[in-house]
Amino acid sequence: MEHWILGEKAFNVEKLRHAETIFTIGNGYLSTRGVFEEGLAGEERTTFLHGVFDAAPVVFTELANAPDWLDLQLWLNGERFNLGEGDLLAYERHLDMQNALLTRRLTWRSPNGLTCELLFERFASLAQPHQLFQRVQVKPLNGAVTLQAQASLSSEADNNGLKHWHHLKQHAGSEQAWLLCRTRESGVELAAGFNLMVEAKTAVKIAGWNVQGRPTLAVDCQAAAGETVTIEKQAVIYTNRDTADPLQSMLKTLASPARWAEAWPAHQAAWQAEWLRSDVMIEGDAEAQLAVRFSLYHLLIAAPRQDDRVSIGAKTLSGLGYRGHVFWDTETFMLPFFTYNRPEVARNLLSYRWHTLPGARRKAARNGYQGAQFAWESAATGDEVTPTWVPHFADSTRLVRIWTGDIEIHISADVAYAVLQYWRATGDDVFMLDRGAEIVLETAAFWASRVEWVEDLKRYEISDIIGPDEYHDHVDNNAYTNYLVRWHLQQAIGLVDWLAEHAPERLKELGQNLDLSSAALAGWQKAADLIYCPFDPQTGIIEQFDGFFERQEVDLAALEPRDISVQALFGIDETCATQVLKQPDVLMLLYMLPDLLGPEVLRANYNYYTPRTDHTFGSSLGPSIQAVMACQMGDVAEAYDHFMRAARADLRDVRGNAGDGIHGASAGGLWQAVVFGFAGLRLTEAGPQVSPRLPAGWKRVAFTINWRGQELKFEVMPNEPQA
Ligand code: IFM
Repeated sequence: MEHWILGEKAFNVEKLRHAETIFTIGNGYLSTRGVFEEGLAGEERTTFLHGVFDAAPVVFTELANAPDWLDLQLWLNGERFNLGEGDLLAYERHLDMQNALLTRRLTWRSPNGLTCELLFERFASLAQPHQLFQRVQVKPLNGAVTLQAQASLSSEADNNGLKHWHHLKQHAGSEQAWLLCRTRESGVELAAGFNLMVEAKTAVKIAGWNVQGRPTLAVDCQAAAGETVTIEKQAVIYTNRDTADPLQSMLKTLASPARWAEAWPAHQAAWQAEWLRSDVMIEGDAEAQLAVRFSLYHLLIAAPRQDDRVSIGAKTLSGLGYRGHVFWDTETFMLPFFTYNRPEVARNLLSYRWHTLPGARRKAARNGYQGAQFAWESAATGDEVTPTWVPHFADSTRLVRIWTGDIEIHISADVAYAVLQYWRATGDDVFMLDRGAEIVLETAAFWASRVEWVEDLKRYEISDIIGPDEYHDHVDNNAYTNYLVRWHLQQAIGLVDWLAEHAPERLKELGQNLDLSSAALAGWQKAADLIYCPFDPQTGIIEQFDGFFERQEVDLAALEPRDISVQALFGIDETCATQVLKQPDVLMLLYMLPDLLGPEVLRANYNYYTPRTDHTFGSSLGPSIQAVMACQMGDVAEAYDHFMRAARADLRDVRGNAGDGIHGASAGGLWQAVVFGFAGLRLTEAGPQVSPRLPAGWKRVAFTINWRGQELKFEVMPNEPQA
C-alpha cells in the first residue's frame, strides 16, 4: 500500500473545503465530495453527475447538485453526533486511491460523556456505476447505547442556495426509500433510492417516514459497551440521460439488495484493472509518487466511460468551480493521459465535441463566420456559456467584463489538434471517419473565414483576441493562435486528401454540409500560406502578440515575497500593460509543435519568456508544461521546481482555491511532465523513444503507453549513477 494512501491525521475545520475536494470519490458517472455523513456548518456538500446541467443566472448553466446519497444522522442515547460538539478523542481519515475507498475513523465523547468509536466508509462502484455504497459502524466504549439513525434523500439539494430540483414522487417503506425529481429548466429526471441494512446483537426496528421532499428511514436499536452496530446503505441513481425510465431502472436495481461485501470485489477488481493500465511509478521520491497517483486518481474518477456526450470540466466533478464547464483544459492537458492509457475514454471525450458541433456552428454563425467555432466554456449543448460579467476578485461590489467567451478563440484549433493527436496515437480510422474529420474540417472552415486579409501587408492576420496568456486581452496576432491556425489548416487540407484517397464517399457526405469545393480548399491553402506568424530571425524570438516587446518590463524577483498573482497585485489593466505572463503561450506552442522551428529557437524563447512568467500564482495550467520545457533545456532541477508547483496545487492548496474543485488541467499536465518531460518520451514515426532526464533522487520511473493498439511498458532509470 505504499504511496497509495492520502491521509488526514487531525480534523481541521479551517481546511474543510480543501479536504472535501481532495477526498472526493467517484466512478466516472458521478462524484461526491468528501463531506461528512452527518454534515457540518460551512461544508460544500455536492454530488455531481456528468451531463446533468440546469439553467443558472450569470453562468447560464451549471451542473445541478444531486440529492445527497450520504446523509446519515446518528443519535447516541439521544445526543446527536456531530463534530461541532463533544470531544474528538481520536480522528483519522484516509483515501485509498488504489481502491477508491474513503474511510473515516474516530472516537467521540458526547457532551454527556458517552464515548463511541465510529467508522465511516464509502465507495462509488466502478463496476456498477449507478450503485454507491456506504457503511457505518458504531461501537460504544463506556456504556450501553440506544442508537437512533436517520438516513434520507432530499430534493432540496442546492448549488449555493439555488435549487435545481422539482420534486415529483417519493416513497419511504421499511428498509427502502426513494425519490424522483426533475431539474427545473433542462428537464433531466433523476431517480435516487437506497436500501438500508442494519446488523446489531439486539432487535432492530426500521421505519419509513414519508416527510414531503425528504423520504427518510429511521433506525432504532441498542448496543452494549463493546458491541458494534453496522449500518449499510446501497444507494442507486439513474437519470433519463441514461435510460428512458429512470425510476424503473432504479427500483429494479434496488429490488436485488446488494451488501457491501458483495459489491466490493467487483469494484476492487475494476480499479485493479484501471491501475494496471494507468499507474506511473516513481521510485525514490515519495511526495512525487503520491502526487502523481493523486492526479491520476482524480482524472480516473472523472473519466466518462459509458457516456460519449459529456466531457470533464476544468474542476472535474469535484467542486462548484467553473460550474462544470468544459474548457481547452480537457483536450490540451487531460486528454493525452487518456489517449495513451485509456483511448476509449479519450474517444468519448472527443465525441463530446462532435455532439456539440451544432452549438459550435451556432456560435460561428452568430459571429458571422463559417463552420464551427467551439465555445470557450461549454456545457450540455456546446453553446457559449462563459459568464460575461462577474464580481471583481478584490471588490465584489464591482463587476468585471469577462472577454474570454467572445475572443479567446484558440480553443477551436486546440480541439482539432487533440483529434489529430488521438488519431496519430491510436490509428482509430473509424472515429476519424465518423466524427473526427468533421470536427477538424468544420473548425478549419471557421478559421478560413475568421482570418482577416490586410491588403497593405499582403497577409492574413487575426486581431482582437486573447491567447492562452490571459493577462493580455484584445491583442492582435497572438502567436500561439496564428501558428496553430496555420498548422490546423495545413492538417485539414492533408485530411481532405486522405479522405479522397481512403474514403471518398465520406468526403462526399461531409461536402454536403460544408463547402469543400476546390475553390474553398484553395482559400484554406491561401490562408495557411499567408497567415502572419511572427518570428524574428535575428533573435529567434517569437513575439507573443503585436507590440508585446513594447510593453513594460517588470522585475518579478523584486516583487517577492508575495502570495497573490501579479494581476491581483497590480490590477487587470495595469498587468495587461506589462510583459508579465499568466502562462507562457509561445512556449506552449513550441511544446505542442516541437518540430516547428528547432532547438535554438526553443532555447531563445525559453530564455526570454521564462523570467517574464508568473509561475507561482499565474495560471495553474503553466507549471507542468514549463517543467517539460525545462527538461528539454536540460535544466532538470528547475523542471523539478515547476513540477512540484503543479504537484502541490491541490494536494497542498498552494493557490488557496482547491476548495472549488480539482485543477484537472494541472493533474493531466503532471502526467505529461513525468512522461514527456522527465522520461523524455517522444512519439516518432519510427516508434516511441525515451531520453530520460530524471530529477535527483529518482531511481526509477515506470509507465505504460498505448501506441497504435499496443501496450508498451517503459522503465526509465537515471542517466547517471545516483550519489
Ligand atoms: O482554461 C483555463 C484558462 O487557460 C486559464 N483560466 C482558467 C481556465 C480554466 O481552468
